Amino acid sequence: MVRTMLALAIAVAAAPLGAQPTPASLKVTPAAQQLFERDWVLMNWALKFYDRDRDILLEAAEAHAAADAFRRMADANGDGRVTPEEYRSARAFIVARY
Ligand SMILES: [Ca+2]
Ligand SMILES: [Ca+2]
Repeated sequence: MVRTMLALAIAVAAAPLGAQPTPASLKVTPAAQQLFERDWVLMNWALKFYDRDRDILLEAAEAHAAADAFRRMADANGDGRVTPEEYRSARAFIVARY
């Protein structure tokens, strides 16, 4: 019973955030979450600015927003892709700044 209530509360809490994911974002999301799961610097940064419900977890929508922001920050030459070099600079920027 308690468990059911909790699940329900979580579902309700998540609902307002639920900007309906487009098929495209559904594809991007696992990669977005992996990006943060394999780099704690990025994860800390993402949680600080994009963990909108403050549960210390990066849900799909949050990871997607954070990955978008990181891509914009890291893509120094604006070609829409983040090279390993751009990734390293952006990571160093985050370490120094945040
Ligand atoms: Ca969260
Ligand atoms: Ca680039």
